[in-house]
Amino acid sequence: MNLLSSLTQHVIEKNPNEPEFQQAVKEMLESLEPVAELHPEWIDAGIFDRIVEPERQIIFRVSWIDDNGVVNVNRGFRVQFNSAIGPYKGGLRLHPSVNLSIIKFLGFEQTFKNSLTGLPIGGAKGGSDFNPKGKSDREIMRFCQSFMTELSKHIGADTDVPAGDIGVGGREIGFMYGQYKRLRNEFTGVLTGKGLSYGGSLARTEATGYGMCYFVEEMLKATENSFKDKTVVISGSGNVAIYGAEKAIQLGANVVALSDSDGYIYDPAGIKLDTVKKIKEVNRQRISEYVKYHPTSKYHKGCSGIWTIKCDIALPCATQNEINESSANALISNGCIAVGEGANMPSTPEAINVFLKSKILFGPAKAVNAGGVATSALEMSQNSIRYSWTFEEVDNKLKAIMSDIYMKTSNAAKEYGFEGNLLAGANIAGFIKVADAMYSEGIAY
Ligand code: NDP
Ligand code: 2IT
Repeated sequence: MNLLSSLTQHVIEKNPNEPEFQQAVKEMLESLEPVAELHPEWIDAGIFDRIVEPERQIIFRVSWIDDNGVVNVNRGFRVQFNSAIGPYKGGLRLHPSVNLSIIKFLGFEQTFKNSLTGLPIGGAKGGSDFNPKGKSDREIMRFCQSFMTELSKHIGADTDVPAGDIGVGGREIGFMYGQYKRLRNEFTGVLTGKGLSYGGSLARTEATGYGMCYFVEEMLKATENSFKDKTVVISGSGNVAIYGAEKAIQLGANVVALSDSDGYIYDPAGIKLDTVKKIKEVNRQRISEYVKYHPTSKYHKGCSGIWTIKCDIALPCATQNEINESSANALISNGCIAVGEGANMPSTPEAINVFLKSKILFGPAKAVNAGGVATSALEMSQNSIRYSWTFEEVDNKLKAIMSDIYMKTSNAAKEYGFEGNLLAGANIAGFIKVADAMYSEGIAY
């Protein structure tokens, strides 16, 4: 039976210029066929038709003045996708490529990822086509203040709680939080990823990368394997890549490569993370600087070459569609045994087919990178009770959440006839909770 293929077609026709959104919906609905067969009442209640349409989309002008006194105009977005199981929750991305398609795909996936965490958070995403590269701190501040001036009308600690994503880290969250507080005269947990001095949670900075490794370690454990002594390649050199590398190294792996959008570094002796943190977090420089500190390492221009490095474990942590079919084939022919998606939708559908057919361990983004938003939800909890847990307390909760997500995902895969396919398992397990809540809450939204 193909209960959902006409809906996929409808979404493609209704959203013609949104390839990333179409890709995310198509992948999801393909996994949900057996769920639709078992739940005719969800079809009758229009759950599938409703879940692919955002509850609300806000697009706004962001004008700001640069250091030369020139007026700049960017486009801001917040797509509030689904609030069935909790207040909207999801990051903000600042990158010149940002458009409605990208924010919608991210908001759609966030809904199911957030459901997998087991915590009460709905799905949303936002951002702007603003390019933070090369901007001064004051320019970043003026942009963030202008962005928040409009965004503040649509968010709130019990309504919608944004956080970071590409181009948004502690500095940007601080500027946005300050502006929200000025405008509203209230000190609430309206953003997560805040600094530790004003309500942030310990371990939130590390959470996405650490959580990714906890999930991948669970996948490896199921085949009596582990990170120990494995060669690991990680793309990106931002928040997720750096803390993913840190945890992989702590678990005994040798991380040999990192990248940015210009190229990648290869250090067979093992990447020195202190150097990377200094280059990326303190100096905000390009990853190519690394070879100046470690002359035995090599820098290569272009990012896709990173997937031709021989490795046991590949962790894409940069951006969507960064692994295509030929990169996936290169990984497999070099003996890669596991892929864990730290980024959102980093593998193209063709690459995913290669991974699933080859029967390597494949951890899908919605499950693998859910530790970031899960810890954001723990930050919300701490803000609500006006209390802070220790690093160890938060990290232990994160570990338990990632292990629970692995169990839910692999069990759902088995139950619905996709044994071993964690992509289908994550899609199904994430969907069921949201669908059940939507069904209970009635049709009118
Ligand atoms: P950062 O901005 O900290 O780092 C992004 C990294 O990816 C940079 O190295 C950047 O290189 C690279 N990158 C970005 N765009 C491209 C591109 N088009 N091509 C090649 N490389 C690119 O972001 P994060 O580490 O926070 O996010 C990385 C991924 O993880 C994203 O997909 C994000 O959605 C996802 N994610 C993030 C979470 C979080 O908590 N931060 C949680 C869950 C998922 P350059 O400097 O050259 O742009
Ligand atoms: O994609 C993601 O899950 C994030 N960027 C983190 C979102 C959050 O609210 O912490």
